[in-house]
Amino acid sequence: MLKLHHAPNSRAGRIIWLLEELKLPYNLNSMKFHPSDLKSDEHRSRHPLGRIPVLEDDDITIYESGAIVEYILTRHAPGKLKPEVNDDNYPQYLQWFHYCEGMVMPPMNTIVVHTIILPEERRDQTVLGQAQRLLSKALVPVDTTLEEKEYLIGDFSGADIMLGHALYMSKRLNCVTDDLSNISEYISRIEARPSFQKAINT
Ligand SMILES: N[C@@H](CCC(=O)N[C@@H](CS)C(=O)NCC(=O)O)C(=O)O
Repeated sequence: MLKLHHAPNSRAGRIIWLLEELKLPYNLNSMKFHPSDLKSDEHRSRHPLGRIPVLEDDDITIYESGAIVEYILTRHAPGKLKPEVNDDNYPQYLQWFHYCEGMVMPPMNTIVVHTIILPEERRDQTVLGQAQRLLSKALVPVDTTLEEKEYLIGDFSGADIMLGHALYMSKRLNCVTDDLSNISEYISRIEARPSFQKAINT
């Protein structure tokens, strides 16, 4: 049975969302989003940096949310939520899937550090401003692609699990401005999915 190591309000929600969409059975190890759990020897034996998500599948342990999504789709749900390699949508699937951790999450991480994590006296407004501008620019092509599509490649796919979750988090950080109306409507569509609700409320 698959086992997911998880903490609330984190990227681990992507994996719950995926497992729920696929109706795959899994066990959950719910941890606190706190060093006492994440940096424990026990959790560092699963992930050397003490991060989440981590997935166990019998004797396999794998981390990195994108790798976990691909692992689950290819090993446990072949043919689902991912176009075939020769499908016209395959390149776009790869692009938006990787745009998440490659382009959206780096500035978002900086924003979280300089608005939430650091004590006020150590927050840097210049660094924060740069990250906010970078994120705003990174969201524009996503908004454009969603102009005529319900989901990133048309049909709902693993790319939505990755980038959709990151966009939802961006909105919660007030980084989705009113001019990005296609993204806002897309986030509403995602929020209407019961599996997404289960993921963000776990
Ligand atoms: N690129 C990694 C990022 C993993 C990561 O940084 N996860 C955060 C939660 S969203 C974490 O574990 N933070 C705890 C910490 O930094 O101590 C992935 O996509 O899985």
